[in-house]
Amino acid sequence: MTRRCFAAIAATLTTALLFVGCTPTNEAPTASLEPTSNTATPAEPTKKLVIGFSQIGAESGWRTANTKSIQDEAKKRGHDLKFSDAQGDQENQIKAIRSFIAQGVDVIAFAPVVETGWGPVLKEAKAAGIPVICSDRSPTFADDLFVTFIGSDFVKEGEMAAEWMLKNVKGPVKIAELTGTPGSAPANDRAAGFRAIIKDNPDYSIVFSQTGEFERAKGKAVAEALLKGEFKDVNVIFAHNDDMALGAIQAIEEAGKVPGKDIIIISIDGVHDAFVAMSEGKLNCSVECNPLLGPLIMDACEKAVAGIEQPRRILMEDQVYDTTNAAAALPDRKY
Ligand code: GZL
Repeated sequence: MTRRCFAAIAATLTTALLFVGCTPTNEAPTASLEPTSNTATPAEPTKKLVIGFSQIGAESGWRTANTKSIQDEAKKRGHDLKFSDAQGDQENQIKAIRSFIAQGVDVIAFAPVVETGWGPVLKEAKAAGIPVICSDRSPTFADDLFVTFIGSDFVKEGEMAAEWMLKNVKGPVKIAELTGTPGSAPANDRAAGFRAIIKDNPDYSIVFSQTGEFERAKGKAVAEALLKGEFKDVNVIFAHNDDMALGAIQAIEEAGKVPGKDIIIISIDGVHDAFVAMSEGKLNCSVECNPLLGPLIMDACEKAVAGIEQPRRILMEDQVYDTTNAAAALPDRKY
């Protein structure tokens, strides 16, 4: 083979290799169901970062799994994670972010408990030159104040829940809604998505809506009041998360009714206890909302510090589970 011919083949191969695995930065990749560090990481070995993380709290099984994923991945990569649990209080989150700024951390990540009220503190982080990553939820009116959002499409989850209901529950149907934390992105968007699907169908109406703050005990208390009140004859409970649905299941059983049969229950998250309840026929449907964000959040923190451009939103893929497929999926569930 002549030298020129060999050189031409070598050049072609080199060029081809340069384009393997490069995702155009202008596309928001949909993350895999089981996120790995499968997004491109900075070429040079990542330096050990000091990361300030403000977590909402420990209100649900979802949150617990989310926290574990983030802490485990930071440890695996050798980053110094300064973790703050806000116990559901926005002021605590703002104080934590200010403390991270004062400490001069390399990057800040946080899950905003509600959508508004973040402008001042995020402007302080920007002025300090500290990039901010949004985990799980994002603020509104602050688009230029954070680098990227990693989480699920809550409007789509609400739509998926309603679409499952239209397909599996014959009308006329009276619906009771257990809502998440007032003002939070998942509560606002899941409610909007669900309503968008049923708005033109008079056979499906929401007759009751009350918050259970994403908590099991509060979900049970709201359901107890529902079953004693004017709307005790609802056909469906739509809960914004599994923990409230599981609380409602307890209340329905204690009222002498059969959950999953006397009242159809639809929720969101896909946590382990929901899969058990679906395999027992007590919960009819749960739309998955993958909390295992740790690898993607660490990727985003490393890229932000390295100045590598990122998509504005990195979305998780969510699937619908119900009594027909939950038992088979249960052994392989990761949270
Ligand atoms: C959703 C997350 C919600 C979960 C709840 O991404 O923000 O908060 O649905 C959790 O279980 O409390």
